[in-house]
Amino acid sequence: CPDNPSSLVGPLKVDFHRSRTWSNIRKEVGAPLQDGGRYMPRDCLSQHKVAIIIPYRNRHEHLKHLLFYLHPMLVRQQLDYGIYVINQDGEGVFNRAKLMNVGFAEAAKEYDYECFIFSDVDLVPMDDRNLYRCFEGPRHLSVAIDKFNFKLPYSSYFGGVSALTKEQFLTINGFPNTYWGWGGEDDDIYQRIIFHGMSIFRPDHITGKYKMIQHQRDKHNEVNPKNSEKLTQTHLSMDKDGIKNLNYTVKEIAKDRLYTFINVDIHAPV
Ligand code: BGN
Repeated sequence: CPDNPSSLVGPLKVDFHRSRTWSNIRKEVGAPLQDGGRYMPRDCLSQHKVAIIIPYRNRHEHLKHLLFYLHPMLVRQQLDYGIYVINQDGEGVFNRAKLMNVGFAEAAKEYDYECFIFSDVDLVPMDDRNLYRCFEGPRHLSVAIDKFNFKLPYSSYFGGVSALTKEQFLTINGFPNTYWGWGGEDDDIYQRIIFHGMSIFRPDHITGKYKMIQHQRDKHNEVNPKNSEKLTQTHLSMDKDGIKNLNYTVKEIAKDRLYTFINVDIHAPV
């Protein structure tokens, strides 16, 4: 397929007020997909094998909105892609970064993905020129979120949606497994990247617009004050704590038309 997909439309109308049903979404955007939320263009060979990894628990409404907008955009971008929803089993403390590590490991077992997009479930891109593919360095995609007035909240912000090649991800030993609860894991990832001598790529602030689905703070994902302490130790911990020592138990893998659902016990403290 060409470097620049020709069917992109630019700014997207994103509206969360409409309530959506799974069967409607499957009808509206499911046609070109194969089970597990898989797609590849028919008329040309895609240059990008991309796994979309979404850490998840109890956010059905958000997932519906995200997939409704994301699938058509990824199809227009002519990607060879699959969407993986990584559900944290049980009610233990949430761990976003560890779930992303699990997503990387499980998706890599299924297919020869070269590029991994790590996405929060509540962030919907507002412009399809924001390419869900990988670049020469790790890429931060969600640079202009409405909640932060379409600006970076701070210059080293790496939260929301990001893209790393398999090689970039392995170079930083993946993401930390030890950030339980809210906050800091994205800052740890940023530091891993910098400490390994890479720099961060970003789209401009028009292309990189996102709409966040508003919500209350989740249960079992309170701000963890220990996380800011951990952040001072990234340079010491990063080569020990990551994809190399990842452990977890897959409890179920289910293929929906719109996504692959992986339910996983990540041995959370209770
Ligand atoms: C930061 C959080 C990030 C979060 C952004 C935006 C921490 C580390 C302790 C200083 N960092 O403050 O994780 O993505 O806010 O909400 O909490």
